[in-house]
Amino acid sequence: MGFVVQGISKPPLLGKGAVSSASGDETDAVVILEKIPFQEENITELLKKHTALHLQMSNDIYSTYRLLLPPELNEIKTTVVYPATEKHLQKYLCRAVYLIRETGEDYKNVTLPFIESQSFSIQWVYNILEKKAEADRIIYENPDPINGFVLIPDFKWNQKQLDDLYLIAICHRRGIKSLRDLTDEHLPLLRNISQEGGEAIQKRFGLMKTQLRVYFHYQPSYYHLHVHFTALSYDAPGCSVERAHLLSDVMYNLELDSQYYQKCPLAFAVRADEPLLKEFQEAGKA
Ligand code: G7M
Repeated sequence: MGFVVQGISKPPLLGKGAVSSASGDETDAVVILEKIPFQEENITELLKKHTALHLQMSNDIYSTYRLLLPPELNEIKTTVVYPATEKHLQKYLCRAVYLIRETGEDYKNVTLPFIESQSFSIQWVYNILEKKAEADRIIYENPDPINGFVLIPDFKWNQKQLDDLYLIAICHRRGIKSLRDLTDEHLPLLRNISQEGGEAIQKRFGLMKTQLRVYFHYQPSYYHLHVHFTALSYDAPGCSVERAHLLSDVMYNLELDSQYYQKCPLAFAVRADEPLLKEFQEAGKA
């Protein structure tokens, strides 16, 4: 039985425990606690309204304090996955990480059979596409079943400030698992996401295309093609070089060579406890 608490402060805060349901059974849950960015208009209020200010150290013109805030200025965004599967618990627990360099052959021989053997549900994706969940949050939709997509705020973003703007574009077409499946056949879809997604964000949130980081994750957590849109100024989790692939680069590579992503090596990080690492080790590739 597990209960994971993760803060996005570095290093992450972790705790383990169990949650009791109304029936008294203990059920696994993941609770993610995130301190949200400051809102500029609150800064004056925040400095005036603090409940206590404790000096920690002072040296010449430098000093540091512990500033304690009233609850309304001290909000913590809380995401709950309940009931959580063992895979959810593992995903959020902190472990040593290793870099894998996956060739096209490795993908076919190791990664793909592994993905196909897994049953990690993408029901939440289908719920969004079918308007069974989050329908009121949709920012933009191109309803074309082949080249269309839904643009929606990522659930990591509370939409209160643009500093950590985070949306995802989820394609309508099913069966495109990840970057690895893309060929030039998908360029019209990718162009739509790039063009229409960017325009919709500019219209709704006022951020220009040049202020956005638009990318895929490889490996993704969910194997249904989606694109991340984050504010360029935001150091979003998962935007590091071993995971993020800019949509513009991907389109360019596919224009050069339709089979680019079936052939090229792709690096990604895996945690020590992830079964994919074991698969690569057993294949003598890690
Ligand atoms: O590329 P990757 O699979 O790693 O990213 C999936 C993205 O989907 C992450 O940024 C998640 O925060 C986001 N996400 C995951 N779930 C389960 C949901 C959800 O239920 N709703 C929304 N809006 N975003 C989600």
